[in-house]
Amino acid sequence: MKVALITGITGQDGAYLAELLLSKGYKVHGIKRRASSFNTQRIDHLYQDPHQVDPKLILHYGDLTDSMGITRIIKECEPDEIYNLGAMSHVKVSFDTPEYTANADGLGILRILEAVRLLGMEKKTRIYQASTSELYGLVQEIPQREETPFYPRSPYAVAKMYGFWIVKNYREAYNMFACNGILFNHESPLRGETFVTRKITRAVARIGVGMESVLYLGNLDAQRDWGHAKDYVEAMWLMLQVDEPEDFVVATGVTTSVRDFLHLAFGQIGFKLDFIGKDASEMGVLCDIDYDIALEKLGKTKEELPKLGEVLIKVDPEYYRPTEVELLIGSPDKAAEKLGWKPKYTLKELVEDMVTSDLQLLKRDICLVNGGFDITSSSEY
Ligand code: NDP
Ligand code: GDR
Repeated sequence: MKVALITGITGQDGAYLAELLLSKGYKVHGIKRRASSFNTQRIDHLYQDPHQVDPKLILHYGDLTDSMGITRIIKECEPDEIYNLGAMSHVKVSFDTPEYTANADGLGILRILEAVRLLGMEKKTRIYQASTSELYGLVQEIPQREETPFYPRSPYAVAKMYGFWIVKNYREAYNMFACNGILFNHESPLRGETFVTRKITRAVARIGVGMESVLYLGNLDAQRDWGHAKDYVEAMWLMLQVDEPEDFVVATGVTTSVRDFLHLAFGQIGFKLDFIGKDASEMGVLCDIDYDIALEKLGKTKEELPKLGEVLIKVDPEYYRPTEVELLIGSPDKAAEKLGWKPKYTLKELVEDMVTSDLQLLKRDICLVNGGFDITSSSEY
């Protein structure tokens, strides 16, 4: 039985990857951070009582900023594969916490590489590093490929740049099986609520049922190559199954603006938007409703829906980044050729999956509200 260790197992990708590896018969160890409240919601369905005989999912307390702890955990579980997914992963927040981000996102992988080397496990353990399309930053070439030069535009991207190169260096210096997945944006119903796609799909549900009236966003012109996280964790696993360690871009090859993502997401509930104004004074106005779709999806009467002409989207420059990444579009050619990887989800299917899930979660929230509980939402970042 293969043994895997996942850092960041409580995050979006960690949850899908744990599910995938368990389905392949792995024993999965995960590192979770101690928090003052529960932070394992995304993997609770995979939980196994540690008192049972030979549990297949085992969680350890740890943190990527703590070398001793990381080394101890690797020594204890002797993994065949390590997936380093743990990171302070929010680009905008990295401008507020640059030093911490450098420590966790940059030095975290160094601690793992050194631990594996010091424990003499470099022949046994294969390592995956969660690198990112944010490395490309300021556009140098379209579509972005493995050879495209990097130009990081945030403390997050600069930290990940160190991670990228230290992986490559340890591979070359010590012949370790360590590789970078340069993953473009990938989303899902498990996406953190403050990333733009999930912020939008949650707002679609809340505005649709009348719990909120306006969604505040930042740069609507940014373009991203969005895929489904379920597809992308497959690529991570494939990268560790080939004979030689290499770095791979994982992307769909299609790019879409935030504004067009809004059209797609509101379209799921039959709402059509018209955008008027420019830059910080741009607004998204409800210009039409397909009532067949809206009434079926939202379970409301016509009178309960927002009125045509109402403003549903406003721009708040607070959400702008000091330096922005305007355009990302990746070439998945190498991953297709050498890993046989191809995304299964289209963007439309991804959006449908996310809006459907957020509508279901909202129905649960509405039951709570009706039961007297206060459900507040945060649209930070
Ligand atoms: P999430 O933000 O959903 O999850 C991040 C995980 O890292 C969480 O489990 C978090 O724990 C954990 N974590 C944060 N800081 C530390 C730390 N100091 N020590 C240990 N664990 C820590 O990210 P995703 O799942 O979306 O992304 C996974 C990885 O892939 C990240 O490294 C991200 O930077 C990278 N990436 C993501 C892309 C995407 O589009 N999703 C694209 C390219 C790269 P907690 O739950 O306690 O906060
Ligand atoms: P990104 O994802 O920065 O690409 O990083 P995010 O969803 O945060 O932003 C995408 C684009 O949308 C614009 N935007 C907004 N973003 C947020 N979060 N909130 C808003 O209100 C908003 N309005 C507009 C942003 O300016 C940006 O251009 C994600 C993370 O998962 C990283 O960890 C990962 O490395 C990269 O994807 C690839």
